[in-house]
Amino acid sequence: MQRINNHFSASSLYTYNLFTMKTTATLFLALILLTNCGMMKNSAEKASLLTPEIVLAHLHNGKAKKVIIDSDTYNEMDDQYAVAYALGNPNMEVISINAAPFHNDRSTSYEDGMEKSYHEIMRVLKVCGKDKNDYPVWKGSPKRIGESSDFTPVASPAAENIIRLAKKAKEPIYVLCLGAATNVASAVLMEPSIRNKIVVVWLGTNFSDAGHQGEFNLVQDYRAGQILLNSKVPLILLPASGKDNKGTQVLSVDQEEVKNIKGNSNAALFFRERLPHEFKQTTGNWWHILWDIAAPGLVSCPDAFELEIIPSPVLTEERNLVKDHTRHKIIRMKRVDPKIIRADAFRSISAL
Ligand SMILES: [Ca+2]
Repeated sequence: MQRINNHFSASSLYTYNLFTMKTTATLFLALILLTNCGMMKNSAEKASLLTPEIVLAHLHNGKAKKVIIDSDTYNEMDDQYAVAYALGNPNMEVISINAAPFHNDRSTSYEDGMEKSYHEIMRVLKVCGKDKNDYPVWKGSPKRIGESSDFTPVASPAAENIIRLAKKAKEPIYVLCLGAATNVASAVLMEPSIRNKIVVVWLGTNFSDAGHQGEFNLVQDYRAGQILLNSKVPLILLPASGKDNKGTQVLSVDQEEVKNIKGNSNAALFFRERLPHEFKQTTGNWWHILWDIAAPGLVSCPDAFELEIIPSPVLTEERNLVKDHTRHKIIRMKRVDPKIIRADAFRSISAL
C-alpha cells in the first residue's frame, strides 16, 4: 500500500499520539460492532460511538477502506475524475456508486440532474472497462429534502443502498459525498443507527470566514447540509474556499498537468484528452478545478491533509455558518497539498 510522508506533520493541529489512537480505535471499533448487535438498536438518538479521534485513527491506519461514492456526476467535470481516481486506487474498495440530484445549466430539474448523473456514472464505468456488474450503481433522490420545510427524508434506491451496506459493515464505510447531501442525509434520517457504521466525507460549505454560505453543493440542498451538521453522523468536511484559505479550490489542473495521466488505455485517453476537450468547448480553456478529487484523495493520502477537530458549526436559516462551542465535534479540512493529490489521482487513473 502506498504511503506518503506526513506533509503537514510539523504544523498538524491534532496532537494525538497516533499509536495510542490506533490501539484505542481498534478496541472501540470492536465494542461498537458488538453493541450494534443488540442494545444500540434502541438508542437511535445517541451520538455515534465513532468519535472524531477514532475516525482519524482509522483513516490513518494504513489499510484499504471501503467507500460508497455519492456523486452529482454530470454537473461538472470533476466528479468523473473523482470516480475514476477511486476505481483505480489500491487504497480503497468502491462498493457502490450513487447518483445525486443537481440543478444547474446542465440539467432541467433536480430529477433530470440525478438521471444525467446516473448515465454519466455508466459512461465513466464503461470508459474504465467496468459496468454495473462490477460496481452496483443506484439512482438517488429526484428532489431535495429542502423542498419540504420539515426535514423529511427522501427515500431512494441510493439512500436505501447506504443503509443496507452500512448495516452489514464490519468496518466503517466512507461515504464520499461529492454533491448535494440529499441521499446521505436521507439515509441518516431514515436509519440513525448507521451513524455507528459510516463516515461521511462531504465536499460542502465554505470556511466560515468566507461569510454567507453560497457554496454550490450546500446551496443545492441546504436542508440536507443542515442535517449532516446536526445529526451527529461522523463527518469530515472539505470546504471549497475561504478568505485566507482556498480549501479544495487549490485542486486546479491545466493542460500540462493532465498529461501526467499516462498510457493509451480508454480511461487515459478519456481523462487526458476527451473530457477536458468537451469542457474546453464550453469554457474556452483547459484550466479547471477538480474539487471532488479531494474526497478519494483524503482516503488514499490522509497525510496530505491538515485536519482539525471542531465543534460542528450551525447553519442558520440566514445561510451563515456560526460557531457554537457546545455542539458535538466533527473533523474539518484546514489545508490540502494539491501536488500530492493530483499526482495520486493521475497515477490511479493511469492504472485503469
Ligand atoms: Ca460534484
